[in-house]
Amino acid sequence: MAMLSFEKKYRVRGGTLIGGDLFDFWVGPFYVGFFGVSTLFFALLGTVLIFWGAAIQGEWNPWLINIAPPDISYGLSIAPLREGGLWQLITVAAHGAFISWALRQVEISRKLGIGYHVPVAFSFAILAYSTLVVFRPMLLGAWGHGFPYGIFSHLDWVSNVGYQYLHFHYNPAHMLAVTFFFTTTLALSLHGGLVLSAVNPRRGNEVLTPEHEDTYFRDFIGYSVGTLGIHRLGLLLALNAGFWSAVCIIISGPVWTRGWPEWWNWWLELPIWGTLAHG
Ligand code: UQ1
Repeated sequence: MAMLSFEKKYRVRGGTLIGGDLFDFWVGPFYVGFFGVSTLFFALLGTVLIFWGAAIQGEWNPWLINIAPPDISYGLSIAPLREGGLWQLITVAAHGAFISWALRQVEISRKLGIGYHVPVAFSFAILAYSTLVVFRPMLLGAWGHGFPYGIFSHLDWVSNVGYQYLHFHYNPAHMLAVTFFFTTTLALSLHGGLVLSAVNPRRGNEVLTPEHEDTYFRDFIGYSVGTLGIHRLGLLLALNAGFWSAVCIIISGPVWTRGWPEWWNWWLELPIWGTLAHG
């Protein structure tokens, strides 16, 4: 079915989560929906608040604009606008926009009758962000533990929090997250390369079938994960990258307060070494 006639067939009312027919229409190629409007509202609100923060600080260098969270002394209370209150409002706006975006993905999936894999995947990215600016600050008892909104300032925050635990690369959940990120890029480069090698031949040559893709990997390493399998593997790897990122920061402070290298002392403290050493 050609794309245009397909779109005519699926562009019908219904499948919305709230509001019935309210905003249940398209503008050009874009589905609007209640959550399209709420995304736009929160995204614009957050952007205006960031520009307002820049204006009251007189800082217009995009690299240096910095909206900092409240001081730790404010705990989990609401801070005055100029002392972290803006950061709190921007955090609320960001959640409004991100969650609206995910729910718009849900509504589009429902209209099409496809699975919810895309919003589920996107929700892992939202979870990683919420962990940094909501869950971990709440567990530590102060919004001041959230990261600042600024290009250089958030880099400084990551560096400082890393050194607070001496060497963040010794965090076992961080190790898992990094490994999943790298494996995700390996899988996507293999998949992208393999698909293009078969379906994007030089001019005048025929497009080759998925059997060619399977056979390539069977000849190469004796195993092909399959054309459906590679997408399952990709989603699994990517979701784990986001998930373990959230875990590695949520346990830093709330669960483990010392340097991460020291965490590995459990290995040295196993009861087996004493008997070996002392015969
Ligand atoms: C693969 O086996 C496969 O199935 C044919 C793909 O689908 C197109 C792929 O993209 C890749 C990368 C593989 C190889 C992956 C593994 C884990 C053996």
